[in-house]
Amino acid sequence: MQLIGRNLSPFVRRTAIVLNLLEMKYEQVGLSTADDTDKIAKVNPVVRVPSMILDDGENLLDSNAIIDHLLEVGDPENSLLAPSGADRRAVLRLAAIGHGVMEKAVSSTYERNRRPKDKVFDGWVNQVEGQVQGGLAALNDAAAASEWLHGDHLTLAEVNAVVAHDFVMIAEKYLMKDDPYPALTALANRCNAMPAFGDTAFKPG
Ligand SMILES: N[C@@H](CCC(=O)N[C@@H](CS)C(=O)NCC(=O)O)C(=O)O
Repeated sequence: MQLIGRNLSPFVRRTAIVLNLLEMKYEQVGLSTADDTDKIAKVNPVVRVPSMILDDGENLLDSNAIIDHLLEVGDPENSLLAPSGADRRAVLRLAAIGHGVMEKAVSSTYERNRRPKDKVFDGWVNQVEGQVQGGLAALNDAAAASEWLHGDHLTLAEVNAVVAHDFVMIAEKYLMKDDPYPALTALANRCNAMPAFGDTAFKPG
């Protein structure tokens, strides 16, 4: 299996962590949407990452679809996501908050870095960053309430929460001044000490 994209992308990184947690073998092809547009377009006509090429050549697009497949084939015990009911809904709700933080943090990055400086709209940046902060605060509250975000073990909720936290640390570090989300930071530190998470940390260069 090939995972297309670099771990700077939170969507790629969360996919890589799920692969690691499920101990599934894969090769990562570190293409960037900024520099490798033509190569990515051959795999995904919308030119986004991640995508995943399965061993038989089938091509999956979007971290949600990829992770859905990985859980189906690689998580028979439904450890990362309960099969049904209130537990499944609760994990999906927390995972959606983490995913939403990723989307908003990426959106803020594009607004600030992909426009000429005089065309950046501060009002929009502030709104989007308020959404990032709202999501991080909710995850921090959940992290402060118990050992795991939901239930008695690590789930997709932690994967997304930790990746969202770490991406904001890279992309909007000024939002993390004075550690405003200490319980989430502690959770991130705990998870990043596990090779499944730590081995995927983005290394520039
Ligand atoms: N919903 C998608 C979002 C993927 C996404 O936005 N990836 C970014 C990289 S962080 C990307 O490809 N950006 C290029 C673009 O949208 O033009 C997922 O979960 O995979």
